[in-house]
Amino acid sequence: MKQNKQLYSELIKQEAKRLGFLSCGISKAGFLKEEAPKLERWLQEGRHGTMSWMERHFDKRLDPTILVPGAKSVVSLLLNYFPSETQNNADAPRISKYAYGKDYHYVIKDKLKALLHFVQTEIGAVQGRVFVDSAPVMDKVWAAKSGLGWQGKNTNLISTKTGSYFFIAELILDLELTYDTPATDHCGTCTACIDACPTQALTPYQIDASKCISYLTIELKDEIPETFRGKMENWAFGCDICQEVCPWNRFSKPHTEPDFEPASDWLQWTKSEWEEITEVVFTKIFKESAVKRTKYKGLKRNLTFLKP
Ligand code: B12
Ligand code: SF4
Ligand code: SF4
Repeated sequence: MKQNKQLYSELIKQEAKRLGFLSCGISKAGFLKEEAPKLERWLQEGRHGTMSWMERHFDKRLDPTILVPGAKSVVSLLLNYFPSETQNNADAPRISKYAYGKDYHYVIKDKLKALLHFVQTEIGAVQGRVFVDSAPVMDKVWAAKSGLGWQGKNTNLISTKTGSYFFIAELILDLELTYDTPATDHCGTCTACIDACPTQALTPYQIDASKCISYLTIELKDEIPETFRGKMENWAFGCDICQEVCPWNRFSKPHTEPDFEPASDWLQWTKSEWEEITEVVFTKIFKESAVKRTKYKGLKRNLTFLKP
């Protein structure tokens, strides 16, 4: 039986690699005892801002066996999105790297389904579900448990081999597998992300999401509070600062996923081209991109807020 667990785990990891995932690690499904008080405090202190969906399904978020009855294993997967080319007009409003190409939810879901299909055809009658931000699962926590990296002082999952420019997804299976050991913390005495965050959203290992530019430009539906005027560092969608300054991202290598290439030449747009963007152009260019999450109105709000 033990041999089977090991063999199945290796088969899953090999297939994940073949499908283009950066890495794959496995943990025993169960209640996240250590995370429960931390998540509760985060919510009580209102650090989720207006993201009231983070309050829902508290029990399921902390225990995949409630979310997927019979769950035995969480298979965590990373997909690289680090681009080879970035925006090349220094004064153009900035779009975060994760949103350059096709919306990752679609790209990853296809790969996850292929991996689940592989498990069901090669291993047997395994029940499971695929997750990529589609349900209350603590992606970073599971990936860290599975040895794929540690949650840094900027709260992102970081790997010594590949930095942090990757997405995280899971397969939750009712199959027992061999479990990996958690990775260790390599932040050391570094505080680069905390020092660089323009809105002071970070304290070591914790974020006040309500102050994060990513939240302000993507999740917040109301007007951006005046206290943030002049602090946005030209970000119009998301923010990459705490990853750009992280020394471990010197090890990021460009992705090889064709779907993550920008759908047009917008990396070359000038400041005025962004300011003149019409709804027709927005809809056409960002039809399949995560940028459409703000809708045209949201992007215009963000662009207007950046004006002195
Ligand atoms: C809500 C959310 C946000 C919020 C809040 C961010 C956050 N850190 O939680 C906002 C909108 C701000 C956001 C922004 C971004 N996000 Co986001 N987001 C999520 C989401 C949906 C849930 C995360 C969550 O559960 N947060 C709850 C809080 C409590 O978790 P936490 O901040 O990690 O807190 C932990 C630590 O603080 C720790 N802790 C608490 N107290 C203490 C004390 C000590 C001493 C220690 C050691 C630890 C500790 O315990 C907490 C619980 O584990 C996940 C997807 C998912 N389903 O998991 C994506 C996710 C985290 N986001 C992602 C990305 C890419 C981003 C951005 C980079 C996008 C961008 N460029 O704009 C930024 C990064 C900002 C940042 N520094 O975190 C990726 C991260 C990939 C990675 N490598 O880690 C995820 C996993 C999506 C995905 N599936 O790939 N996001
Ligand atoms: S994404 Fe930007 S605003 Fe948010 S914590 Fe990181 S540096 Fe700060
Ligand atoms: S910038 Fe430094 S402190 Fe912040 S996450 Fe990276 S290594 Fe850790």
